[in-house]
Formats: sequence, structure tokens, C-alpha cells
Amino acid sequence: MSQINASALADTVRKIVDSTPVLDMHTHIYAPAFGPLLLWGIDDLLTYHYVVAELFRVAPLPYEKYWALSKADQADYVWKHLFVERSPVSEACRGVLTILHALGLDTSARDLAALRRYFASLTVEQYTDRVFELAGVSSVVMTNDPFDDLERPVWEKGYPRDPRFQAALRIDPLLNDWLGAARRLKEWGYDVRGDLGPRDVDAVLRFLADWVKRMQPRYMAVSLPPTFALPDGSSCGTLIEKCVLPAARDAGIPFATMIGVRRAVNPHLRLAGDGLGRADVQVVDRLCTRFPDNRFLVTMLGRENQHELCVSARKHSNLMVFGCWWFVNVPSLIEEITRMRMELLGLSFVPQHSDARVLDQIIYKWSHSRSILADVLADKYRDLLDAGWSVTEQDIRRDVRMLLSGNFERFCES
Ligand code: HDL
Ligand code: ZN
Repeated sequence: MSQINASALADTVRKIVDSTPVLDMHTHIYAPAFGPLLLWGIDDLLTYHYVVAELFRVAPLPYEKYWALSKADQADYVWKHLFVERSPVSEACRGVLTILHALGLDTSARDLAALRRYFASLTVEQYTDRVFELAGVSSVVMTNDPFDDLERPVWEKGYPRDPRFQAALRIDPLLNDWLGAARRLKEWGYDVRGDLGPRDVDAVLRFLADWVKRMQPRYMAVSLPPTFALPDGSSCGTLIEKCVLPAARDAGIPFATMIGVRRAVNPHLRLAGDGLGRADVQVVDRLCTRFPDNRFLVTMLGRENQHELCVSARKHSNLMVFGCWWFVNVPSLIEEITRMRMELLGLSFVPQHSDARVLDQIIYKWSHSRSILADVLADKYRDLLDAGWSVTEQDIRRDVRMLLSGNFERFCES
């Protein structure tokens, strides 16, 4: 395979990044079999909590009056204040336009009724196929919560698995609200008392094993506050050490910790009300060191934590850094973080996950991130050419496959 010259490098890298399928390792979208849990279409896009947070900065309606509106009326209100009365330059608003444009719809008409007519003409099955194709995504990993009363029955009844929708066992209620979770476990027939003695530990181990068997998850996951520490004598720490890590190890799957979220900073905003805090990266070091037989997928919410997390990843081969999560999932920070990771970790990281909550969002989240990844990669290959190294199209295809799916696949199976 001939080597690439500098003048063709950027275009070749962009072409390969754009055409290499993505395994999107963390999302909140669901297979169509989950019914109303799968959000899609213009009204779900306009009422996405990232957009809603920005709405309340400029719109006069009191919180409760907005929440009392129908979803369509909420979407009308968002469209008016964030798209018609001011340019939609934020990443979340721009993302809506990227999706509509990719679908071949006329965004310049600013005609919400016409957009609604388009989505009303589709079935969710047709649209799911179209979105995966446009996004260049081969499969996504869902966020599957056994404590979710809408989701649990679907798993208990069983449903025809769609290989495009892989599972992740999400256990926030277990770790972040143990006494509440203990009551639910008892309802479901697990012999727990809440004291986290040996009987409770056995019951939680059985609960986790039952759901690993039912879901066949790629990993177990939890989001944790910036104050997360270990060991700290808390129920969270005890459950992680005595239950989650042994269960993940026995199941041969990683444990994903998403660290730094401060829930309900503004409760009036509901799902849009969470914030972030600077966390202690040393807890990641201690986890990786104390549990060498476990594998840890880690992403952190604060920009301030990113560099230290990269340095930790250089120390622990059982640590895989992933994604530009939530408040750092914006172009300026995706570029900063991706450059830093490539300069400190080479190609041994997972550059992005979409975190999409609305199906259509995998189109914009991957379009925007692919563009940045291609620019960063082209710069790095140019540095290699400047040092006399040769780079072939085959090299680039191999490297991009690692970044967009291979690293995650190998880490989950190793
Ligand atoms: O906890 C998480 O997985 C976060 O991603 C939250 O779901 C958050 O609301 C979100 O959607 N971020 O993108
Ligand atoms: Zn998420």
C-alpha cells in the first residue's frame, strides 16, 4: 500500500474517519422494543435536557408553567426562544440543525410544522435504520437500569435482541441510594436487611449475577459524585469492593465509573438540573492498584480532571479512559482533550461516546466528533511525516478502527 503524502493527508484521514463504523459505547437510547423509552424526532430533540437548560436562561416562563405544557408546546417554546429569536449557536442547538440537514430537510425555512410532518411520516423501525446509516454507527451500548420501573418489565418478559443495541448494567440506585435499593431488592425476593452484612453481600452478588445473565451487559456502570472516595466506609464503597468488583470480575466485564456529577444542582430544571464538580483522580489510581484483576472504564466530567486522568491511564493498563462526557462534549474541549490524550496515551483510549438520549442525536454527536478527531489525527500523522516516517492508508484505517471500536471491544474482552 503506497504511503500518503502530506498534501493528501487531511482528506485521506477525513475520508477514513467518516467511513469507519463506530461502536458507541455509552448512550441512553433504547431498541425500538422498549417502546416509549426510545425517544426520537423533532419534539424530543427540541426538549432534550441540554437544550432545556439553555432555554431557561433566556425565556420568561416559570419552571412549573413550562413543565405543565405538552411536549409539542414545550418544543414550540424552545423553537421560538432558541432558534427563531436568537441564532442556535450552542452545541446542543446546533446539533438539532446538523441532524435535520443530514436528513436532507430544509432548516433555512425555519418551518417547525413542516419538520413535524416529516417525522410523522416515519415508523420508528424505518427511522432507526436511517439514523444508524447516516450516523455511521454499527451499534450502541444502552444504559439499562433494573431499578427503572418502565424498563425492568421488558427485560423480565424478554425481547428479541437487536445486535445494534448492546446492554450495560447501570447500578446508580444500588450504589448511590443503598437503603432505597435494599427495599426494592427485598420486594423482588432478595434476602437483604440493609446492614450490608454477609447476608446482604450475598444477596447483592446474586442480584448482579441475575441481571448479568438476563442482560448480557458489555460492562457494569455507575455515575458518581465529585466527592467519590474509596475506601470511605460508605455503603457505596462497601458495595463496590464486596459486590460490584467481584461480580464484574466473575462475569469477565469491566466496571465503568463516570465521576464528577453533582445531581440536582437546580431541581427545578429536572433532568437538566445536574452540575459538575472537580473530583479526586487518586481514587481511580487506588481502584486500579487494589483491584488488578478488574478492568476500569473511566470518564470524568470536569475539564480540570482530564489531564490527571490521562496520567493515571499511563500508570494502569487496566484503566481505559473514554469519551468527552456531557459538559466537556463541546468542540473546543473535545479537541483539547483528544489532543492531550493522543499525546500522552498514543492510540490507547476511547475518544468519544455520544451519550445520546434521543435516537437522532447519534447523527450530530458523531458528525461533530469525527470532524475533530480527523483534524487531530491528521496533525499527528503530519508530525510523523515530518520525522521521516511513512504513513499508509492501511495504517490509518487500522488506527481509526482502534479508536472508534477496537479499543473498547478489546478492553471488554481482554
Ligand atoms: O449519568 C449519565 O449517564 C449522564 O450521561 C446523564 O445521563 C446525563 O443526564 C446525560 O444525559 N448526559 O449527557
Ligand atoms: Zn450518560
